[in-house]
Amino acid sequence: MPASNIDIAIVFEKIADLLDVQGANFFRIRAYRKAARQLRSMTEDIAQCIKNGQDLSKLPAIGHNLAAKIIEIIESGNCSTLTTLQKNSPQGLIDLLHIPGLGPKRVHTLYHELGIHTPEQVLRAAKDGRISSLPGLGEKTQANIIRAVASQMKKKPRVQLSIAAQYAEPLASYLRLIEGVEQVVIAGSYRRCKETVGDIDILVVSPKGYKAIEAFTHYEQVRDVLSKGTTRSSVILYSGLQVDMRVVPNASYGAALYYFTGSKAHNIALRSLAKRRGLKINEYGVYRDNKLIAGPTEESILTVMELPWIPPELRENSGEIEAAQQHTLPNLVTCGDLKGDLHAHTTATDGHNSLLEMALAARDSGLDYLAITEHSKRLTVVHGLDEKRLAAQIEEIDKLNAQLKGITLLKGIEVDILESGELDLPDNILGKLDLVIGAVHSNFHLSRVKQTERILRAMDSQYFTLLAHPTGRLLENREAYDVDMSRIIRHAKQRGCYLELNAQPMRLDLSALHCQMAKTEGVLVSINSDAHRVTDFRNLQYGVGQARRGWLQKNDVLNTRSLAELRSLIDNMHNAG
Ligand code: DGT
Ligand code: CA
Ligand code: CA
Repeated sequence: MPASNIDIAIVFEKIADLLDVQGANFFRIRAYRKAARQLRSMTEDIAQCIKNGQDLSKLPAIGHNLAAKIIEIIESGNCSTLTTLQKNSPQGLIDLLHIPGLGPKRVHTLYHELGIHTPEQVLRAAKDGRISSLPGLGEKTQANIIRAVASQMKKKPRVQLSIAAQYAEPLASYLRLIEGVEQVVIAGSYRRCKETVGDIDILVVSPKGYKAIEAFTHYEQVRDVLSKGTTRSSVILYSGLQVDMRVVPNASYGAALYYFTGSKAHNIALRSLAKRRGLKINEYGVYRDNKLIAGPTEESILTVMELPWIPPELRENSGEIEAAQQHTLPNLVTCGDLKGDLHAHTTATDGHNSLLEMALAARDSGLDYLAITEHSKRLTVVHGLDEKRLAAQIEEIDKLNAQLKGITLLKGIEVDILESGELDLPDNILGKLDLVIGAVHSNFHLSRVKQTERILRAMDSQYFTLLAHPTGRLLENREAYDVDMSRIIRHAKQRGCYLELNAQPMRLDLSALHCQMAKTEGVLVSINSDAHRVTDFRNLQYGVGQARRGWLQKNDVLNTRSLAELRSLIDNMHNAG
C-alpha cells in the first residue's frame, strides 16, 4: 500500500516538531511545515503524480530535497530523516510542545538541562522548584507551568452522548459502504451508553484493512490524522472529537468488540477471572493452552467463561461479573417497555409545539399516555402558568382527550419548589391534576442540609407525585446541587412518591448510581423526556440507556406501567398521604 498525501504530511509534521525541539534552523523547520500543508491541501494523489513522471519539485513549497524525501517515503515506506531524529529524541518530548507556555525553546532547555521528556516529569520538577532555577525561567513561569500541566493532564473534554452520536453514526454509515467492510460497530463508552464520551471507538470487520483505513482517514469530516497503521488509525474530526478505529478479521470480531467496548476495569476483572480458570483472554480471542477456543462473537467469549450475556451498559466492574457468575444479572429495561412519558411542555410555556402536536408525536413514538407538565408561575421567564392559566389548560386537555385516539394526555404541572419547600401553586388547583412534578429551579447554592430539607418538605405536600431532575446537574456545565440523595430516596419511599430520570441528554439526572440506590430502596423511577418539541421524544433512548447503567428492570420503572396501573399507583399514594 503506497503512502498517501496525509501519511507523508504526518511524517513532515513530526520532523518539524522534532527539529523545533532540537533548536534547529527556523527556515528548515518552516520548509517542512509548509510542505505538509501543501500535501494536506492537494487533491491529486502524490504517488500517482510520481507514477505519471511529474517533477514534484515544481509543486509549491516542495523543492528538490523534499521531493526526494517524498519519493523515499513512497518507495520504501520509511523516512531516514525522521528515523534518525526519533532515535535522538525520547518519546513524549513532542507532547510537551502542546503544553501552553512551553514552546520549543523551553522544551529544549528542559530536556537538555534536566532530562525532562514527559508531562509528569515537568510537573514533578516544577513542584520541586527545579524549573525556576533554569536560565530564563523564573518562579512565575514555573507556577504557570504547574497550572498548565496539571489542567492538561486532568482535563480531556468529554462530549454528551447525543452529540457524539451526531458525529459517530454518519461516520459508521459511511464506513459500511466501503468495499470489503462487513461490520461496523461503535464500541467504547459510546456502546456502554455512558452519559459523556471521551472519544469514539469504531470497530470494523474487513479482510481488507488498508481499504477501510484509507476510507477512514479520507472521510470528509477528518481534520487531522493522528496515526495511521495497517489495522488501526486515530483521527480528529472538525468537531474536535477524536475517533479511534481498529480493523479486525471476522474470526476475532467478538473478542475485539468485547475488548474495545470496555470498560477497562471490566476487561481487567474479566481477564483475571479467565486466568483463574486457566484461560487467556485478549482482543483476539480466548485461549486454553495457547489454543483458540472463542473469538468470533461476544457470546462465544462469555460462553467459554461459563457466563451469561452481560449487557455493555453494565460492564463497569461494579458487581456485574459476580452477578453474572451467580446468574443474578438484572433483565434490563428497554425502550419498548415504556408505555408513557410523564414530563412535557407546550407553547403555553417554553415548549415549541401545541398540545395536539405533542400528543400525536408521543403516539407516533409508541406511547399510550403523555403528561403535560408546564412550568409554574414563579418561572416568569418562560411564562409559567398561574392558577387561571392552568385551569384553562386542564379544560383544553379534557376536550382534546375526548377526541384523541391511541393516546391519552395527563394533566400535570412542573411546579417550582420554593426555597421554603412550599410549592408554587396551591393545593386546590394541584388537586385537580393527574400528577404533580416538583422541581428545584432556583437557590441552587443552599447548604446540603437546607437543600435536602427543602426537597423533603416539598415531597410532604399532599399532591406531590414525582421529583424532577433530582440533582439539577447539567453535564460538563453545572454541578449538581448539594443534596443528601439517600435521605431523599428514603423519604420518597416513605411518602410513596417517585423520582424522575430526566432523559434530556444534557441532564440524564438521576445518575446511574442514584438509579441503583432508588432500586435498592424500592422507589420507582420515571424515565421522562422533558420534551419541549415533537422531536424530543427521541431522547427517551438516552434515559433508557442511563436506567440500564443503573441496573433498572422494567418493574423498577414507573412509566412501564399501563395507564390504569399508573393511575392506581398515584391514587393509592394520595390515599396513603
Ligand atoms: P472514554 O473514551 O473516556 O469515554 O472511555 P472508553 O471506555 O471508551 O475508553 P477508551 O476510548 O480509552 O478505550 C476504549 C476501550 O478500549 C476501553 O473501554 C477498554 C479498552 N481499553 C483501552 N485501554 C485498555 C487497557 O489498557 N486495558 C484493557 N484491558 N482495555 C483497554
Ligand atoms: Ca472512547
Ligand atoms: Ca479511544
